[in-house]
Amino acid sequence: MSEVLIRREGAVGYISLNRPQALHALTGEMCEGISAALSAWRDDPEIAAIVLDHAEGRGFCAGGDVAMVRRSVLEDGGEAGRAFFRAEYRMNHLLFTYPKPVVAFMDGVTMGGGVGLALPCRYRVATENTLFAMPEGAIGLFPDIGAGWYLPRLRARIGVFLVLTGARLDGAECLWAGLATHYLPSEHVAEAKRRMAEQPDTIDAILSELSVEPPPARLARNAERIERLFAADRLEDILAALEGDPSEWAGKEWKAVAAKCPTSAKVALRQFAESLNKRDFANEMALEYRLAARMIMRPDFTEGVRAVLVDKDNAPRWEPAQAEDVTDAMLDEIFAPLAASEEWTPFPT
Ligand code: QUE
Repeated sequence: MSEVLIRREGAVGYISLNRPQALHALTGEMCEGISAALSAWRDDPEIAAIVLDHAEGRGFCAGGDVAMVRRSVLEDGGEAGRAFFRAEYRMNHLLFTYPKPVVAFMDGVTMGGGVGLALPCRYRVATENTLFAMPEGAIGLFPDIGAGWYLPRLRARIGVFLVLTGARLDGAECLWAGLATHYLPSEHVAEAKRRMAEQPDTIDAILSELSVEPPPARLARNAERIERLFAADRLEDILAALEGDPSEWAGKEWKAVAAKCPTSAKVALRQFAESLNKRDFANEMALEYRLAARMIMRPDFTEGVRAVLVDKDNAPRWEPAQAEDVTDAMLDEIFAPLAASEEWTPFPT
């Protein structure tokens, strides 16, 4: 059975993730299959819109095949891992620049690679099942898939908060933050898809009609203190701000930030500061590919995947373990350009 199901219904092209045993986490072949379908439909006059969803069981997409990337680092010097990120980021860029409307149904877990599929889409549907997170700091990676483009542009330092804490947002919070464009009860999802196949030129109206008022977003209540306590661009300053705040909330978030890989956190903060100045999504993906190529070869990545996905002891030993021991010189090496022949490029047009 194919890990991506491609089919057409009326004037709508369907791309359905189908790797239920891994919560539809993306493999390189899945990324290539998605890109091939998108490319074929781009110039097909009979396709007016695309739907991106998951096939069976729980959805939507738990991330990327980081267990494979870890094996690649241990066995082939990371070659297969880099090939995976190259393919994934090309797919992200193709979606970002895609001329036809794409509707992503984030009806379930939407983490890492799943976020990279959903955020470039014109319509991003959250439901009561949506669980959204950027958890890369837990495995010694960094927020990739274009996160440096989308997240620093969110209001009130929400993006910095998301990547440093690994916080999980529900569907109502995604709508509040602008990560989702619509909130539908999951029981309306089939109806929405059926109507889109009949009238793909009225997607706006279909989604509006089937939308409901979500429950209050918890995140809205914390926005003021997130903006204040996550304001700094230095990890040490954010940790100190959280530590200096008397609220129970700040204590809990301090623990979350302090447990993550300090190098991942510092890479994310520098990436977000630099990416705000970028005018071109391709430049962002080229930067993220450099970071990916460097970060997967650091011991924190193999250790983080071991702790979270292999042994599942959730007790990674980071090196360095303390924020102040991650130096600017170390970051300079991670951010340095690759050899010209190794740099990421989008699909040729
Ligand atoms: C950070 C990540 C991932 C993660 C957990 C993290 C990630 C990923 C998965 C995942 C989850 C369930 C599966 C699976 C993979 O978890 O990228 O195959 O069944 O894919 O803390 O980046």
